[in-house]
Amino acid sequence: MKINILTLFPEICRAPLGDSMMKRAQENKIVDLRIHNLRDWTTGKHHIVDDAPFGGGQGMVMKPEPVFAAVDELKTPQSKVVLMSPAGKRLDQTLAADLSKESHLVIICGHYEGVDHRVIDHLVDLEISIGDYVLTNGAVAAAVLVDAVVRLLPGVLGHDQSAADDSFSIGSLESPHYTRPAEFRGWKVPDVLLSGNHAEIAKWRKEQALKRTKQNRPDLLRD
Ligand code: JCQ
Repeated sequence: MKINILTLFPEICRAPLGDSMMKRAQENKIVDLRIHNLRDWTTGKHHIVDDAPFGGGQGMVMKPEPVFAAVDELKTPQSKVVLMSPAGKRLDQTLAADLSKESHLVIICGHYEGVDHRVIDHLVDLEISIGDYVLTNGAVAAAVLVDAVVRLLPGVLGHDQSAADDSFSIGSLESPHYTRPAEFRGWKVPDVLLSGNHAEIAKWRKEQALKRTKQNRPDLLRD
């Protein structure tokens, strides 16, 4: 999969995406990730990327010209053009899995009050939000999206940490995990996990997963 990220703050998405998973995916040619500075597509000596909103109001709006110039240069007929925006469709595991089947993503990071709406109407295929809160910087949201998508590409995760039984891919949260020591500050690991009885362990995990889901995410159970 090829991924181009367009942002005014390339260093902000470079750090979280420079970790071992992304490095391995890039070294193994599973993903070709390129992070670009939108300012490289500005013209004129002041490299202006934003301007005041028509009709008045607070804040600045990203100008359309650099965004169109960059995407027009990077996209092919196979590309999916995504805009990170709090007004977008909410990212979940299903959307991440759908996007992991694409061959090319061009991800535009919104900043300031937003982008000129002609970008959304005539350039963007899909607006994506990573949650119901506002960030100062779409680059943070893009890093989250890329991480969620890339780890689903075949060959990125090892067999021992496959994405198949993640929380959210199974409709409820995961059961609690424990590791050594078997007793820590007087708190013991549940006996059943040390029992070696795999049927009992599976049953316990299912019960605990349901209990945690009821407590933390009842919305996942209502349907
Ligand atoms: C993404 N959840 C929050 C901020 C406007 C495109 O317009 C805007 C983009 C941003 C940055 O992204 C987010 C976000 N998902 O804040 C304001």
